Amino acid sequence: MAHGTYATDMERMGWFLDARFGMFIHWGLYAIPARGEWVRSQERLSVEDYRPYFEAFNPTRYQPREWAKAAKAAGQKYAVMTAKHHDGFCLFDSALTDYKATNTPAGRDLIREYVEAFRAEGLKVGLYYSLLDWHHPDYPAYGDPHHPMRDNPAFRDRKHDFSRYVAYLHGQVRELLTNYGRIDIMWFDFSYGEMAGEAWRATDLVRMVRELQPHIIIDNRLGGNIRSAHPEPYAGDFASPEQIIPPEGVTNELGQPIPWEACITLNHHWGYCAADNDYKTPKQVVRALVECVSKGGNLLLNVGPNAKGEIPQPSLEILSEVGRWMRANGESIYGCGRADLPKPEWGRYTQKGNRLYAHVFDRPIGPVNFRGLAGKVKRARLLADGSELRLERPWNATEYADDAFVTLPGAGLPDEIDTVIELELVE
Ligand code: H79
Repeated sequence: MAHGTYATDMERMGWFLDARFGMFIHWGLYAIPARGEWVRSQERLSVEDYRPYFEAFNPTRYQPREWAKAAKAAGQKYAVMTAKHHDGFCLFDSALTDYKATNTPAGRDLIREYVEAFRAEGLKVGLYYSLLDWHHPDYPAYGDPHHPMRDNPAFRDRKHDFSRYVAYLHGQVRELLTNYGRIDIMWFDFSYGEMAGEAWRATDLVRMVRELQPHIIIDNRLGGNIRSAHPEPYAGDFASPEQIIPPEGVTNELGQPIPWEACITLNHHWGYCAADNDYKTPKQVVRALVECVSKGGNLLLNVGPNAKGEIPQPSLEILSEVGRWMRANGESIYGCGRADLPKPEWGRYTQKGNRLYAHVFDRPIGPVNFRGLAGKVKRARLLADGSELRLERPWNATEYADDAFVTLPGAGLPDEIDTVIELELVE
């Protein structure tokens, strides 16, 4: 059995569970102020305050094919990009608004170019769509603790018709799933308080999404309970923990594993933030990915391209180093899932059928032990170069009769990021 068993529709989810690693792309007008995608909310900017960025948006170095190549070289198998974030600005050519990339100096449908570029590189393509909309006149400011105009009584109490906004949201999702060919993931963000479920007319929305793209998979942010034994029709196909890797993976109320995808930033922002240079290391990223897979989850790793349309250099360098590790060790990630074994003290396990992958994060003093696997391992090799590792009980481990042992060559670890030992299990 590949990638473990889940309580879900495997026919639609199979590719996603095999892929395990994707690229999240947060890009929009907020790349210009370069203080993150929440700048309007955090600095209480009105639509007028924000207009200069609409008038200036001109990403002359936008080459999504380069982004797709960087993702592919990192070992990522899919991507999700912000078609519209909370600021309401659309990177796509929507017939339902003028607030879109085609009306900026960019003058093009940037989502079309993204979709075509990533598809051409053989990656699956997802679209992020914000349920919140701080630009639309019918989106209410009251009740939303994050709305940029929350402190402005005149704006807050203005006349508006929320049902018109919901029709707009449905219309834009229809456009996204009609005009760009096959879309693999629909990633809604997010529901809060009363703004959840049927407030979005979520049952209808999901019915339309599945009609337009029957194979599509949907995240769990429309406000349903994906962990319920009887989830709502809009509960979604996978859970989406944000900036956290769930301690025990994700299970439903019956205790069955369900698909999930942790979305995680490289620094501390999703949208480009010029001042934030506190990046994770390649080692942290690889280990986060291994951690996810060891618990039956995916990792959606974010990049925030700048106003010119470039992925920041530090992000590219991390992706490239992660790619080096993935080329040598990808077999321990793709199609893999949790192993039904206790967490080893030196690292993590992932598994695919009779291949058990031991991810050694910390070289133990003495041999690496595999608890409870005495007599159950046929062969062991270093995954990176295929070299044989001898399975033998060392003289100083004679009393651990239930365990299997491998002694690593040399003193340190062949790969400091994560040294993977492939164990072929007895069937
Ligand atoms: O698109 C990314 C975020 O902008 C979005 N989801 C990811 C994928 C997101 N929207 N809301 N939230 C996440 C949760 C809200 C977090 C907040 Fe804050 C904490 C809002 C105010 C305090 C984060 C930190 C945003 C501003 C400061």
